[in-house]
Amino acid sequence: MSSNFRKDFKFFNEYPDLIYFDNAATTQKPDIVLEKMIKYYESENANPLRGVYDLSVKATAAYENARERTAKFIGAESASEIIFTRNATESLNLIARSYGETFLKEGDEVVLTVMEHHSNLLPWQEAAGKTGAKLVFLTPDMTGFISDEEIEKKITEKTKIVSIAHISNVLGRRNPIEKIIKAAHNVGAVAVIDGAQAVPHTRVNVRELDADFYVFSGHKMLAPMGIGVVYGKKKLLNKMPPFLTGGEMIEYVELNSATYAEVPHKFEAGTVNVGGAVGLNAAMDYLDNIGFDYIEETELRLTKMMFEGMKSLPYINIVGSDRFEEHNGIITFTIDDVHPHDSASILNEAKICVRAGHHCAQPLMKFLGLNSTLRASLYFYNTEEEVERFLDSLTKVRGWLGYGA
Ligand code: 7TS
Repeated sequence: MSSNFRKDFKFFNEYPDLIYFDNAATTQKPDIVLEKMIKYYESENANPLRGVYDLSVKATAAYENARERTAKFIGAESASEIIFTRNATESLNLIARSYGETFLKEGDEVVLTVMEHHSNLLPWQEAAGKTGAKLVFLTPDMTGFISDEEIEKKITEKTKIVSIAHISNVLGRRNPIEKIIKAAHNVGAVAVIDGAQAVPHTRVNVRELDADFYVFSGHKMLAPMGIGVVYGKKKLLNKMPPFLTGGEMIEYVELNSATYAEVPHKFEAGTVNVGGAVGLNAAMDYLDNIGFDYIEETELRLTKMMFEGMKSLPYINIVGSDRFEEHNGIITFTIDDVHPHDSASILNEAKICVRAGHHCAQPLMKFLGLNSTLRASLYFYNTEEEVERFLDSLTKVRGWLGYGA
């Protein structure tokens, strides 16, 4: 069965032959998301949260509705636990700065994994550098699997924060975050989950997970760039200082002091991204209409087809697990004798977009003994025909450069 979701995207109409397999980097935007944003700017735009006139009230409602929608989408208890940011990177910086730098002390430990995206590593390096806390890394096996023993050994009484990707952007592997969150709570630590690669593809319920913080980016789930999310438990958000200061996040200001607004506005300084929030709201509606059961089934079927096709080519090396079920639509690989950038350029000639490089996870590349790789990442709007064309093009890459099959 092939889906027909491409018809929902003017983008794909513009590029009928294009195979877009860089969905882990960003997704395309369906017409409905763009239309809702245009409608907002055409008929509801004003600076929200400050005006008393009708339009400003409308803009405020559009923004706060998106917050309610986001809370519902990820199972948060209350909309006030949702903070809008620019992206997952800013969300992680907010947590590391505001929670990490406030509450970490010398000798404390922050537990990460070696597979984190740089966005979930550098903010913690900064926080550790400023507070004297130490970073500790969960080490997976070469397939990306983190064992129970590793969790038990590294999450200890010294651990104050655990911050870990729900799904790796290189290996596609889903980490055992349920176990990790429990282990963190058993020692009184807070658990931060980087859901940038999870929320677009699978149903996430932050309350069932009992995550203390959970972050993601809108642009990887059909929404525009420039809107991201921090979910945080209210009791934690309440005791954290603001991340940025300025307009909108205050209650009362004097020349030498200020009192801050309640959460979530305390964390949203300056004019907010209403258009982005409206787009995110529409993207969530669109995803829920399709349903995550369907999305997961489709991605699994396409992953299986791609994985098995690639396995049958002896010069292709897939990074990570040997089981397609553990790739969640992300297949990182190398082609014998061919530099990933050359392969990506050749695939580009065949109108196939794949990523080449270190995928912002240089420590993982080093751990795996790799410099650079290719990555094909799927979404529900990809089709079997696209996977077939991709596999066919892969068989030609080496030939182009004068190598035999
Ligand atoms: N965390 C993970 C797991 C990611 O995959 C990414 C982006 C981020 C955080 C940062 O998201 P941003 O929206 O703030 O940039 N990952 C990728 C990628 O794999 N290729 O391009 C961006």
